[in-house]
Amino acid sequence: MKKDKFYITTPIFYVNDKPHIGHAYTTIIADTLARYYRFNGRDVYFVTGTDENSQKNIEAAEKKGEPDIKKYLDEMSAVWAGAWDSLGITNDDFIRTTEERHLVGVNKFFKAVWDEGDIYSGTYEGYYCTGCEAFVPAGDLADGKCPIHQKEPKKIKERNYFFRLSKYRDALLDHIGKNEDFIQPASRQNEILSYIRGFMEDISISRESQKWGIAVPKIAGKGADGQALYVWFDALINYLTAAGYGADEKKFKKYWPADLHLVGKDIIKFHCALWPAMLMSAGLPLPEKIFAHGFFTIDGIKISKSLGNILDPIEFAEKYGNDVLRYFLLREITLGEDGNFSVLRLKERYASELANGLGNLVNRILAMTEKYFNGKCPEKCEGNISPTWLSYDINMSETKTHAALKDIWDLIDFLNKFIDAEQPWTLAKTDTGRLARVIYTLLESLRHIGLLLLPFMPETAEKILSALGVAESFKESPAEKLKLWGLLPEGGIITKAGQLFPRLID
Ligand code: ME8
Repeated sequence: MKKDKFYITTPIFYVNDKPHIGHAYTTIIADTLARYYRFNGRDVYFVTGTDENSQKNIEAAEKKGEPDIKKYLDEMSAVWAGAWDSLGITNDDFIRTTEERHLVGVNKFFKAVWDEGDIYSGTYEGYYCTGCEAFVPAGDLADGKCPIHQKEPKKIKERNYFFRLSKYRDALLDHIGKNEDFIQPASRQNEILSYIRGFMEDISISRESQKWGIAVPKIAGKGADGQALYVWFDALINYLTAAGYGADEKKFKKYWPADLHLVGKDIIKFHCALWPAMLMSAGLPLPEKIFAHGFFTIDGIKISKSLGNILDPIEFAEKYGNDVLRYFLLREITLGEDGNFSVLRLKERYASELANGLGNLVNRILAMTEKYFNGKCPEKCEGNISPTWLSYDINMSETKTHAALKDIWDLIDFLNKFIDAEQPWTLAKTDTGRLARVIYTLLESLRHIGLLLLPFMPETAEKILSALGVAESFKESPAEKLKLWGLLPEGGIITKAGQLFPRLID
């Protein structure tokens, strides 16, 4: 069945600090896919947001000397929303877990799970790491510290509510077995299968001593007094509440289940085991796909505040441009694998692939049209670009954004070589008929490059399409039509694109 909607989510991020380049990475990938599916005519619903009921947010507010937690959360959430705005992210919604619509949905969801008999009360004793916002098994501690955050976790013993996660072991294994695409890439699927088979236990879903958070619904009886829901139990439900669950059933019916939850590899147990089990318990359909991208280091070193190598994506984009940041992140790191971010490498790619590869091609084609045809598009000729689209569309549908970018650059390289081989400057003297066909082919190929680039480098793509006089067409015409050859009007005015990638100063 052909689908007409595409519901895509990023994790909702903690607001204990401003976004760093890792958070921007996830959000830029999601934005690229959202733009791609929009271009292809799907009704895209792209959601990101902030995870606000977390202990580590409260600790951050305290550290900042802000006694008013709500004020702190409002300010920080605005910082995150503003960051995505300035990076040109096209999210359709921004959910905060302190919003009323979320609270309403969480209560509804809790009731559904409660009615299913999947919540019980018990005593929990364990080591809680606020960095992970999770209990760390005693056997995983290294020198008494959380191996990820290098901090001593708090020992906690309290009466909590538990979710019967282990009840869903067989159903989860069955679902993953039958739906190859459910967890991607495949390496993550193996990791999750071994967790579900060997380690997954019931999970405590409330906290006795937490001052901030969503109260455990009264339906849970007297024991609910003073208990807040465990932040992950409430946070995951954002994917439902953002789609209207509990508040706007028409919208919910339209968008749920999500087509893609995009997450980092650090949070796959929550997304690929706990979340589907929660949905099964509440009797709701599961998301189509959960894709976990890798983590990247900066110059080979883990991104960490204490090491002082936190890269601010906004500062970075101000210096190099949003499109350059997008291009580099998506080209340098194979989606799904770990990678490294290095400014040196970015400058290399900038010079060779952007300035020399794409920028040069655009300038050459537009300048030759100006010189040989007075800036008018020559007569149409036969041509074909469908092999690039075919490979590109397959790669995009398989979430292989790095490979789709390579498809575009293969075409750019081919066209630069085509110019060298055809030598239009010689044809201008010897064969003007062939010159017209070569220039038309180049102009039309450039139009396709503009379209292919739209999801990845939207500002650059618009400049290219504007220079060709067709910037409005992609907003109105269906993608299938735009992907055909020969849409540039004969005699149409071709202008300059300006310098797309100026020389970097330092
Ligand atoms: O986990 N490389 O939020 P969070 C790539 N609130 N991606 C990175 C990264 C890196 N070095 N560092 C962070 C939470 N990320 C929860 C989520 S969802 C219901 C709740 C990205 O603020 C990556 O997407 O700790 C990772 O999964 C996410 O930031 C963690 O963000």
